[in-house]
Amino acid sequence: MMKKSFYFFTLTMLAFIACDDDQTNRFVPDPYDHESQIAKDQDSLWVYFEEHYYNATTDAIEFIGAETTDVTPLSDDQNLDSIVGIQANETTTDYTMYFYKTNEGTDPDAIGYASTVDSVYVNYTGSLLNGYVFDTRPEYPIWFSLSNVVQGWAHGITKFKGGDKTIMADGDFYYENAGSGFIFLPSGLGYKNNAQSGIPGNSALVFHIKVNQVQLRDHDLDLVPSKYEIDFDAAGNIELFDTDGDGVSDYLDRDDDNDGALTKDEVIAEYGPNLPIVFDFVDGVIVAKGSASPQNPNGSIPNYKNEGAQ
Ligand SMILES: [Ca+2]
Ligand SMILES: [Ca+2]
Ligand SMILES: [Ca+2]
Repeated sequence: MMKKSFYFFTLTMLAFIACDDDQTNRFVPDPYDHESQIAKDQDSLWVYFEEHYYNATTDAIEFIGAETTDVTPLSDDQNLDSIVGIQANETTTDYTMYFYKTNEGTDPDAIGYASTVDSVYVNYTGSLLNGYVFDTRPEYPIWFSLSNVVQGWAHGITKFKGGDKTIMADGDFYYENAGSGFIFLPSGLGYKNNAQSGIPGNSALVFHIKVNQVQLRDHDLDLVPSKYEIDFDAAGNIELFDTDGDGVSDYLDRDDDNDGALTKDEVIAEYGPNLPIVFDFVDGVIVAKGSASPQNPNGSIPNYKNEGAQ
């Protein structure tokens, strides 16, 4: 139990320092040479991919021993995918991490993928490249805000969708068909050069994860999920919008277009009172799902982002 609570602390606290861009400048310059560590981690990850394969029978990644035949190393496995272009640690070289999806997740509520600021209800097992398991939570899931975990977690988890939740007569519940697989983090997207309990500094990490449920966060409670008020590039890097240019980013601004009407009220007036309103991107513009926004004089721009309409 001690180990778990300590792990939780380190996972959340160190990640908080690592991944919150707004906080970075408050800390003294980090003297560690993160730049040169990137290539070292890529090398060790790639050796790991060459020496291991995914065993579908055991749902585990296993070492390719001398007697192991007819298996495809991860390095040749079409299912091994990467996320390139992740920005971290103020390096000039962007980071690459990897993921291996074994189940997409049924996403029954059509929430889609989490963004790097959302919350997920996960099971996980974390290990080093040598197979040492430093923490595991296989049975009882836990909620994590992806804003508060090591950065590679946040980016990797966004490739998986939630599963089907069944609530039993006694109120207990379980999940099936959850998005699951593995994420592989270079140390710079994990705990970097900071050693943790069971984790030497500069360790690349492997997590077996199961995303049972995705919860979209709405930081400013304006009914528009933060996922749709922040611009994410393909790598999951965050770029903030400020529609009205008042210095408050859209995801924290309760009146995005500064027209005096709260975003929440404009959203309800435009899209109706049936909550939650489910948003989507169509041709790069946010719209409410199933709504043609007929009363909107500016076509597909929602009223809450259009100071000429309420
Ligand atoms: Ca919002
Ligand atoms: Ca604003
Ligand atoms: Ca407004």
